[in-house]
Amino acid sequence: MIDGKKVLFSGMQATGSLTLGNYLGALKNWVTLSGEYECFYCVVDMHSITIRQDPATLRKRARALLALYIAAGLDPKKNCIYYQSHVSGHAELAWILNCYTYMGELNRMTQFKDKSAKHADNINAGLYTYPVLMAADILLYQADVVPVGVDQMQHLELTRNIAERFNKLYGDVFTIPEVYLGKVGAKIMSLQDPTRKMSKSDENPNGSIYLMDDPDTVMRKCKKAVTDSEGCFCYRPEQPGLKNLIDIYSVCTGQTPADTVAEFEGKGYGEFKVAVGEAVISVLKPLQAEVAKLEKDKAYLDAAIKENAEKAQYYATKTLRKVQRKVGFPDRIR
Ligand code: ATP
Ligand code: LTN
Repeated sequence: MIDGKKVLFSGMQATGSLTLGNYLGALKNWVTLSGEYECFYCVVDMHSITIRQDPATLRKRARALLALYIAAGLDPKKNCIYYQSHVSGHAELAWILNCYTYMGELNRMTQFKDKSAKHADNINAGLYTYPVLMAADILLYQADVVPVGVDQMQHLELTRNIAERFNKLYGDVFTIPEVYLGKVGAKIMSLQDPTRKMSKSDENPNGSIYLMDDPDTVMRKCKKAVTDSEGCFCYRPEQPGLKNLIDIYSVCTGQTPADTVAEFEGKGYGEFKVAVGEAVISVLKPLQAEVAKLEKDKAYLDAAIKENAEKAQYYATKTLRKVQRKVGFPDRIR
């Protein structure tokens, strides 16, 4: 609790360009929740280097991502928006938690298996202990709730297990975090292969709508989206392509999938795809305009980065000192 409010923590990697999946599955929920909680929204640049990055590009993307958080509606005066690498406590707590995490647990992580298959030439120890750094992110701020997409559930479960293990040994040190999943949009699928999630690292750019795509590109990708030949306007798993488009349209327009089915029943897929394109464009346009505005205001962004890093550092240090004491590190001499 901070000032009587429950704490929320979440983060995104600054790798690749953000997709509509990231926005509808994560960022949009963050904005909805931000009034209710004391929020920490982190750009997890330390996680990014588990995959080889070009330094200049990473720096640029990290800043663009931070600006995007703000553009999406997160006020940096009310939400702690910061870079993971600016708060040394993340790495320090991660090291300690590494010693309370079993290799057997990490071996089960599906993201590690997927990413090591994708980057077989660079299966580094950081990629392997990635979930421990994520646990440190969350536990450092004593987060009560963590909004993520479905794909991160396994990491959240591991975080809870590590926290419970630590608490059992040392008393109530960490708050046990709950996952928060949005009702619709928790898993937006690729437009080209609706059995796979829309991902910013997808090789096929037609599968993903990027948040910075211009309207023509968005419309083209929506029109090209894979559907089926059933001709029935139904919301069901047997028609994954259509189901995904219904999800996208529903979250963008703020209605339920049932409302969308009622609206388009009896109409052709072609007409619906155009409506999906328009709905997505109407969500992306204001977002893009806000990003452009922020990019021009260097001083505002810099001030927000500095202030929030200090705020995050303050709360992180509080937990870290407690943990260091519990595990037996000598007290600092003041
Ligand atoms: P990558 O493809 O590089 O692994 P990603 O697109 O999965 O990246 P992350 O940085 O891992 O993106 O995820 C950021 C947040 O967005 C997480 O909370 C994640 O659950 C959510 N998210 C990512 N993709 C989707 C999706 N297709 N649908 C819903 N939520 C998603
Ligand atoms: N692993 C997450 C990003 C992430 C995160 C976190 C999310 C790193 N630390 C803490 C929530 C809370 C991902 O790949 N989406």
